[in-house]
Amino acid sequence: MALKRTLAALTLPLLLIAGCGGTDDEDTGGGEPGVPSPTDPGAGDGGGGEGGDEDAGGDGDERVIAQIAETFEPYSDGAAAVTYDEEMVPEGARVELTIASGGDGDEDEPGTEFDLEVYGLHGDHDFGAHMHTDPCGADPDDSGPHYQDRKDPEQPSTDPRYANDDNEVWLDLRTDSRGDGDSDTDVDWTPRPEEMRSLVIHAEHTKTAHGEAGTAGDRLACADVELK
Ligand SMILES: [Cu+2]
Repeated sequence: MALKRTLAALTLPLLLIAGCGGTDDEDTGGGEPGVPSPTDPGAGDGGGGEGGDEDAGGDGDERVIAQIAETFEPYSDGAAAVTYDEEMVPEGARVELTIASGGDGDEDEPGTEFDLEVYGLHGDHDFGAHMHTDPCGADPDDSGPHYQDRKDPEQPSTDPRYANDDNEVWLDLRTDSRGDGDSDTDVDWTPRPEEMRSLVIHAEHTKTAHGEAGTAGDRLACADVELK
């Protein structure tokens, strides 16, 4: 886009000059297109740099409350990231998750931001991913139900009034051909640390219809999360 605009900007004055034989009037025409091209790349650079700052602490209140960078392995006592399906989540695949509080800068509702990156999963696949209530265990179901801000009195919760991406943390992603992918989401509440204990990766994207909301197929892998 920027390149096309720059080319157009460069071409236009040339045409004007060629057409009009180069009178002094072209100075305005020549000056104008000259302005956007230096400005565009400059604005791009500045935006990139400041975007980083905004994420890191635009309001000064953002606080990282959990950060993991783990390698998946078959379950064992003390494994921090467990795979239950080595075809979809091979041993050696990696997961990185950062949870930051106060991300949206609203003082009344500080909010929480979740940032997920995975590497080396099955390629070109739609995975579901959520925050769950219990630590990972030998059994995929050990990680318990989804963390909910307002808890559905009926568990497991498949009621879209509770099982939705405002009340739960959904981090669905699609991997590229190498099996890498990322996802982020934010919610306008702060998690109760002792009740948000794991990230679970599922076999499918998360469903939203009544009676199946929040479900996303088998639990393929799990990573322990400890909130500060
Ligand atoms: Cu889940």
